[in-house]
Amino acid sequence: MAGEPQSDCLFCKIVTGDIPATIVRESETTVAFRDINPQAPTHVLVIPKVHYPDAASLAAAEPQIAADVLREAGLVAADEKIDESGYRIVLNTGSGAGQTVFHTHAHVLGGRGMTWPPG
Ligand code: DGP
Repeated sequence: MAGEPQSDCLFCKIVTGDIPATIVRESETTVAFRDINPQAPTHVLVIPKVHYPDAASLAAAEPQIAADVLREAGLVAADEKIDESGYRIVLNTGSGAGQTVFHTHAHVLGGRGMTWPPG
């Protein structure tokens, strides 16, 4: 069923605690944890506890939870004190855009200067 945990999903296993992660925030609907391969001094992933492969499918099915992910991303930025200098929220969607884990996740990146366009 849509949103149900998937046995072969890495991030579903982080939600259940079957795979360890450095969790920095948790809400009723989301978990935020440090990226295993950080691309900036602060690099945190915010995920919904429900399983949807990408942000668009999450937003279509569960708009409130999609909003929760963005709210938590902002709270991570405040916790990490990158909100004043500026930070980036990235939602890679599809393998051509660099998505490698098909459970919705927002990257929160900050603590260094950012360039545009992204690579
Ligand atoms: P993306 O390329 O947008 O699908 O990002 C997936 C991110 O997930 C990537 O930056 C690395 C991170 N990642 C992959 N496996 C693990 C893991 O087991 N633990 C943690 N903390 N992060 C992971």
